Amino acid sequence: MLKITSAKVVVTCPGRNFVTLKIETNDGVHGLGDATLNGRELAVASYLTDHVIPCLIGRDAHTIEDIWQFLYRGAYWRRGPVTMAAIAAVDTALWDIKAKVAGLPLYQLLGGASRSGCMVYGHANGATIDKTIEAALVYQAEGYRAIRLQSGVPGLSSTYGVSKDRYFYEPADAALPTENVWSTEKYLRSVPELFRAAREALGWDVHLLHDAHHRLTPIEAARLGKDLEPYRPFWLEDAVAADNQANFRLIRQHTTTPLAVGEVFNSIWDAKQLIEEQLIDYIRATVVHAGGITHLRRIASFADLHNVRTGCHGATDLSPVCMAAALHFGLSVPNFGVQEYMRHTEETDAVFPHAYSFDRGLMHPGDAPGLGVDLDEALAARYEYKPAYLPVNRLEDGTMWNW
Ligand code: CS2
Ligand code: MG
Repeated sequence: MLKITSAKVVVTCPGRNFVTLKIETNDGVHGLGDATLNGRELAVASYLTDHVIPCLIGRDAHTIEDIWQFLYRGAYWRRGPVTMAAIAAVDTALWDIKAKVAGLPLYQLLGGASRSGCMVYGHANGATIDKTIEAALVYQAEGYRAIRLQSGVPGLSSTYGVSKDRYFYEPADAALPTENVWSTEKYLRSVPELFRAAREALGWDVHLLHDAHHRLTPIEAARLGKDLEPYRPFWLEDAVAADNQANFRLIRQHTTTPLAVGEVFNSIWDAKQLIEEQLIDYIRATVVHAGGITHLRRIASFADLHNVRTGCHGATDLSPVCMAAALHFGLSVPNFGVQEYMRHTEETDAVFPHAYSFDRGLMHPGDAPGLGVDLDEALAARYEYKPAYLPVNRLEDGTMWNW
C-alpha cells in the first residue's frame, strides 16, 4: 500500500502569503496542494494541522475519492471556504502523488489533452482609460488573445481591481483593510467608454473581459451588460454577488453579454441554480477554493450539461501549485473556456519552481510527472507570514458597499 506517512503545512510570504500542504508517502513520493485563502490564511492552516492531518496518517494515498468523501461527509460540518480549501489541498496533493507514481503529467490521468493549450487572459489596468489601453496594447503585442480591462473611475480616488504596476497587481494591499470610495453612477458611465476606446485601439480579434467585483445590483448589472453589448465583451464577471442565485435571472432577461461568476464559490451547491437555469456562461470556481480537482471536475461535468464553460479564477493569491492544477484540469476538461493568469512575483516563482509555460496566449502545464511544481522549503522559510487584507468599499455617503 502507498501509505501517507506524514503531512505538514508550510506558510510563506514571498511577496504575498501562501499556505501549502505537503503530503509524504512510504515510498518517498510527496505531493503538494495549495490551501491559500486570501486574508484568512491561518484559519485553513489550523484546520489542516489540527483537524485533517491527524486523520490522514496511515491512509492509502491512492484512495483520492474515498479520502475526499471522508473529509467532506465525515466532518459533519460541510462546505464553507475554510473547510473546502483544506479538502482541496489534500485532494490536489494526492493527485500530484498519483501522477508522480504513474510517471505521467496529471492531465494524462484526467483523460489527456483536449486542446494544445489553455487560453489565458491577462490584466490590463490603468488609472485612466488611456493608461489601460496602453497596458492592453502591451499584452496584445505579447500574444495574449484575451485581456481583462479595469480602469480608474473619473471622480473616484482609488478603485479596487486597478493596480499601479503594469504587470504586477496585488489586491491584498494592507495589514488592515483599506477603504475605497465607490460610486455606481460614475462607474456605470465610465466602463462603456473604456470598451469603446479599447475596440478602437485593439480591434475586434482579441477577447475583452471586465470584472465588476460584485458591486452592482441586478438591474444596474443589466444596464451595464446592455451598454457593453456593442463592444462584444467575452464576459462580464461578478456583476452581482450570487448569494441569491436568482439575482442572475434579472440580468439574463435584459442582456446578451456573457456572464461569469463563482471565484468565491466553494461547492457545486453554490452554482446549482445558476447552472441548471443556464443563467451564466462561465463558472469561475477553481481548484483551491472549490474542493480540489475531484470536486471541480464534478462542477465542470454538471456545467457541461448546461452549456456553461469553465473560467477558473487565477489571481495572485492562487499559488503556483493551484495554477499548475488549474492548467492540468483546463487542458483536459471538455468545456474549458478560459483561464485567468495574473503573474506571480519573481520571489513567488523562486519558492515554487514550476514546469508550466506561456506561449502566444496559451498556457501549458508541462510534461513533468505530477503537477510539475515543487516547493523550495529552505527559501520559503525565509519569508515570514504578514497579515494582509483585501480592501472594502463605501459609497460616497459612507455606506458599506460590498454586495
Ligand atoms: C479578482 C481578484 O482575479 C479576480 O478576478 O476578483 O482580484 C480577487 O479579488 C482576489 O483574488 C480575491 O482573493
Ligand atoms: Mg474577479
